[in-house]
Amino acid sequence: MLRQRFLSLLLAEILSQVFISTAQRSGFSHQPKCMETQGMRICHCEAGYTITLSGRQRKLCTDIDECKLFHNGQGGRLCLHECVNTVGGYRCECPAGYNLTSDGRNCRDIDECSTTLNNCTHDELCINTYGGFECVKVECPTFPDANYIKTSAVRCERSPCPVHSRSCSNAPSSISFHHLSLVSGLSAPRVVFRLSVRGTSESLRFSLKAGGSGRRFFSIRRFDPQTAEVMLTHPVPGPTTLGLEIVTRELYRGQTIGRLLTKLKVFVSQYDF
Ligand SMILES: [Ca+2]
Repeated sequence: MLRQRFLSLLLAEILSQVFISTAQRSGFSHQPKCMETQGMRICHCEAGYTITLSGRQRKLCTDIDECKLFHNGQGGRLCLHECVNTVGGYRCECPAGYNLTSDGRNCRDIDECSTTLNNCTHDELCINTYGGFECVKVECPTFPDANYIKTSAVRCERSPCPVHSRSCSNAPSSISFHHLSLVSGLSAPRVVFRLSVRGTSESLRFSLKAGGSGRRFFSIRRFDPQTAEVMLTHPVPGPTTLGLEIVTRELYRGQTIGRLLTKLKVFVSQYDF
């Protein structure tokens, strides 16, 4: 009986030594610094460790897993994206397309378009997005009986219409292209785009064309006689790309005398940052 008890104690001691040496090797735990003061033994651990008891009341300094413990503290998320527990501390990591900010916790989008990190060709526009970038080729659309000429990187103008061609004169006199980058789940409502039409004295009516993939997330409202605001009405879950078309009608004595088309492409990121 005594022999059995001795053997089990020996086994416990061996196991505790194995545990300590394994933990010490990994660095996630080690023996505390202890001192005797007035007959009391006081032990302490460095910052990032907590004192724990292992087998046979042996004290150990064990690494604190900050990622688990402080994941969602009062100051918000410990790391904006991923938290990696390390020996005596932690570090935050960001997904591809982002850099860690100087506070070590947040992620900032890399602007590939202002650097050589993009591979867009000379006839493409580089659009910076949250977590990436897009190479966009703007091409003038075709309308029945109407021809368009590209007058800038983001604009097409209608060529003069044949006499009495109603379908041509009903086609937009100009088409402009805009690109917008949003983070996933951006809170709503908020103004995300403002469209100003200058150089016309006619009264203007702004509307969103039905059927665009972004139609159910956005609405439009007048800001002043020549300006419209596009409102985000519902958060958009990313990643996704949405299309939206704004039709501006020029009115004279209640009659539509001209149309302008604004094509808006919205790039929504994968993450909410
Ligand atoms: Ca980017």
